[in-house]
Amino acid sequence: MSKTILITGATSGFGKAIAEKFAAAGWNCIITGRRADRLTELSTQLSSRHGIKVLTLAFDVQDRNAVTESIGNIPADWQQIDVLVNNAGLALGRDSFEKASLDDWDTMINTNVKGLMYVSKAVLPYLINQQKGHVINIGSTAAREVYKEGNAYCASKHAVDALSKAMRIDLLPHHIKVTAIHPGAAETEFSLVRFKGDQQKAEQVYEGYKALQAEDIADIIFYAANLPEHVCINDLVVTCLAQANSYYTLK
Ligand code: NDP
Ligand code: 8X3
Repeated sequence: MSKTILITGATSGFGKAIAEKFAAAGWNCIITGRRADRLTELSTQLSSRHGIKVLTLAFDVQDRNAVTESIGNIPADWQQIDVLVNNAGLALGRDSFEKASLDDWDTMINTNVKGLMYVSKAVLPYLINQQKGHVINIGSTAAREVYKEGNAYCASKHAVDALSKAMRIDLLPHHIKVTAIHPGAAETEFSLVRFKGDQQKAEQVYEGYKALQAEDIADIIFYAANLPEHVCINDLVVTCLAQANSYYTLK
C-alpha cells in the first residue's frame, strides 16, 4: 500500500522539492500552503507525472481554527499519515534588536513556532491512532547559533529545536519518530521573503559559493523517512561545503 506524507509549505523551496521527491517514489502527498494556485499547479504536475494521489489544503498555519478545521476534516481515506513535515516558515528582515519590527517578530513567531505546534496537534491524533508515524521538523543552523540581526528568527528556530526534543520524549509511548533537520543557507525563495521582495539583496546571499539546493534537503528527508522501523535520526545539521556554521562562509 502507498504511504502518505503531509508537507506544510509545499508551494516553494524545500516543501515543493520534498513533495516532488516523495511523489517520484510513489508516496501520496498532502500538500499545504497559503497560495492555492501554486498548490493546484503542483498537484496536477505530481499526479500526472507520478500517478500518485494528491490532496491540497490551503491554509495559513498562523490561523489556529483554519489549521484545526482543515486537518481535522481530511477525508477518511487520507487519515493514515506516515510522515508529517513541518516545513512552513520564514524570516522577515535582518535588523538589530532595537530596530526590528514588532509585526515581523509576530509573524515569525506565529508561523515558525505556533504554526508548527498547531499543525502537529492537528495531525497527531491520526499518528497516535496508528501508534506509529514520523514528524520531521525543519529547524535551521539558526536553531543552534544566534547571529547578528537574527534575533527573533533565531529564537523561533531555537524553539523548533526545543519542541522537537520535547515531542520526541512525549511521543515515545506512541512509537512516533521525531527528527529535526537543521539546514544552513539554501537557495530558495527564503531570502526574497526575508528581504521583502528585494531581488538584489536576496541574490547577494548566495553569491560567490554553491549554497544548498532544495533538492539536497529533500534527499536527506527521504533518507530519514525510509530508515528501518527501529531507527530514528534525532537531528541533523546540514550545510553546503562552503559554510562552516552561521558565521563562516567561504565566498
Ligand atoms: P520558501 O520561502 O521557498 O518556502 C517557504 C514555504 O513556507 C512556502 O511554501 C510558503 O507557502 C510556506 N509558508 C510561509 N508562511 C506560511 C504560513 N503563514 N502559512 C502556511 N505556509 C506558509 O523557503 P524555504 O523552502 O527555504 O523554507 C522552508 C523552511 O526551511 C522554513 O521553515 C525556513 O525557515 C527553513 N530554512 C530555510 C533555509 C534557507 O536558507 N532557505 C535554511 C534553514 C531553514 P505560502 O507562501 O504559499 O503560504
Ligand atoms: C536560514 C538560514 O542562515 O539565514 O534558516 O538563518 S540563515
